[in-house]
Amino acid sequence: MTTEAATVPAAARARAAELRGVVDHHARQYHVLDAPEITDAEYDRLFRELLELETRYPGLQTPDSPTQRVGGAPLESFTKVRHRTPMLSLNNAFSAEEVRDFVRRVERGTDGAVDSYVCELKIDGLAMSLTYSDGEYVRAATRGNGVEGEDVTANVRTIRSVPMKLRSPDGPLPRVFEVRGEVYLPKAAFAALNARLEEAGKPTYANPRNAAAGAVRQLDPTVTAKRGLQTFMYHLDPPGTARTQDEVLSALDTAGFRVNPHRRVTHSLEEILAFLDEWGERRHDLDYETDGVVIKVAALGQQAELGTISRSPRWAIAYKFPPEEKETVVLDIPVFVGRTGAVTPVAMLEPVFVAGSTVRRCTLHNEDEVARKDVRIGDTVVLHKAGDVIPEIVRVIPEKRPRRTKRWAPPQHCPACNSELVREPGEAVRRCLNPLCPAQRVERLLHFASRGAMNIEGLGPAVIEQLVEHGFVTEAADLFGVTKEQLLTLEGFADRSAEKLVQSIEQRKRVPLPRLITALGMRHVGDHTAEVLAQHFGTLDALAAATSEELLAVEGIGEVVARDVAAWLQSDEGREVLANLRRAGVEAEHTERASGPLSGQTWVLTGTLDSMTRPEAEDRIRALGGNPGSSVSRKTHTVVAGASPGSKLEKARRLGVRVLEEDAFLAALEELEKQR
Ligand code: 1X8
Repeated sequence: MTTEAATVPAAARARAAELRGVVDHHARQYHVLDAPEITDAEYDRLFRELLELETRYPGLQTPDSPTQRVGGAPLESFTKVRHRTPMLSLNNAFSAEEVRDFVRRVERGTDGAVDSYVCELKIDGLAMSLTYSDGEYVRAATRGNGVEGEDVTANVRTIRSVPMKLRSPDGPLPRVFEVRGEVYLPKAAFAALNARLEEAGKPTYANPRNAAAGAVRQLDPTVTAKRGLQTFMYHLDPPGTARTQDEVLSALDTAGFRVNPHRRVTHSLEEILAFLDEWGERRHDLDYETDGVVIKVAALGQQAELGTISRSPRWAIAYKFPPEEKETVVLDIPVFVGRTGAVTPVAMLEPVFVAGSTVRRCTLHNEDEVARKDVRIGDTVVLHKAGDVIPEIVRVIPEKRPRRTKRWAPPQHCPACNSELVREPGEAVRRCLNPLCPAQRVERLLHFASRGAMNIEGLGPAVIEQLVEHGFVTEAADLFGVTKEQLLTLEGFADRSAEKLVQSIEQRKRVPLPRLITALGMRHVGDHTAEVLAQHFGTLDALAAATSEELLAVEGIGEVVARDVAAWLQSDEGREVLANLRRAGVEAEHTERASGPLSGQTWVLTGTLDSMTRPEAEDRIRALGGNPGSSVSRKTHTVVAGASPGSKLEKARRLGVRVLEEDAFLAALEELEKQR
């Protein structure tokens, strides 16, 4: 045993431990949360790497390794609920032929001729069932297995387009009903979410559907609320006085639900096919994903007559748009140096129009990915957009490969500063470690000036590149010394524009502290972490003096972040950046921290409260000087448990954290508020 353990190299041991964590995380994302963050192939690669390490060094095998387990644990946190009637799944059609067969089957299965079909866009979201009683929202459930779903009432309550009270409560809708539809993430919200995740160094979502699933199944509704989910409703059960599907949609619309406007009542196969053709083109103009068209027999009486067969209605079909794939040629594979020095291979492409926009380049993520797909310069490749948004090379077409190509190999030296690129064991990326590298410098400055950080208007890539090239700017603080005369020597500046930029830089000398912290560009510190640090330390000087232990003691800061932030703050470069900013006159605006009886305490809410909304509860905690937290740890002072609390309550009990139920919480708030 000991000899075995002793022969395991430290790097292998560290990598195995890391892989166990990573594989566990992704297994849970996939099996439990329906929200995979990486492709199946990437997951398999990680899993196999772990398996190989454990096979090579049996001393590394642990009983809790994901290689020793099959499947994932069920999500324990949401209560199960039964749907009034099962939520059906639709049969698919992939061609006009199959749609024609559907129409034929329908006409054979009904007595009279079917005179109308309703065509609706198929939304690539998450099916959801909402229950209303006497005009009020009472419950939301995911589709689950169709018979039983999960109670996500609190999370769905945060979606603005879900009405809490109906506009016409005594309209034609039944007293108690379920309305069904899709919850989805608009493309813009998806892009913004991924940008935030990327900035924070976290894995991004592959497509809006996964991102929507992730948002709906957050244990913390406040997180759901921030994601910007939307809805389209299309089904009513029981249907009340509606006699056709188009009447159902109108009734839902009138009652205040969000109903997709792009629908059409059609009367023949030709009209149906025309709708499919039209939306096959137009779908890319929408701000959400649609992956097809649902065609339904309009008359509810005829729907009942046709019935269902093995959980799919005979009266509807989902036509799926062919996925848009285009061929193009890889012109070059340069690498891009990011602000942390990480080097990313990028495919420069023969421009090609796919899924709504022209694509000229696409990331290849890292060198392993290039090797796996064996993408070479000169190759013809199949391109699509993952989730219709992010361009991705699907595969190479080997028959079209020119002769005498070589496998792509990562450069050994930084394209910007020529220093050696280093790939640390266990890292997927190669990095330029030269802190003076001009490419990193430009990227750091771009980040500093960006919208999410200092937000300096007019300071984009073209200007920053020139400022660095001319030697006017090497680091952030230098931006505040840039003069109008210097700007006038650059391309694209005239008197007025130069003056304006100098002014807009000057105006950003005072910014809120979280922005300034974000702007520093420390690894792992995105806007959320910056907010947490600003809240806790109050000033930049206090943060700059923090040790790694002090950082670790902050609610919401883990080991990795604490270590990296401390390392940055204590490094010579970090200290110099801060000193120079101070000298340049950059200051954080004072962030008010309420002080009060709860100062220094973190209170975490779980479940729903009857007497107030979660934001109201958080405001009251804040007003007393407390910090409303989002996750439970030993540092949590109190957990407030409302109705149907989640796993946070269990965790609090396990860690011995004080738990207050709603009554006791209210009493405590009132008592403390009186004392003020
Ligand atoms: C799924 C969907 C339906 C509709 C739109 N989007 C979907 N993803 C619709 O009917 N407008 S119906 C449906 C189903 O029954 N499984």
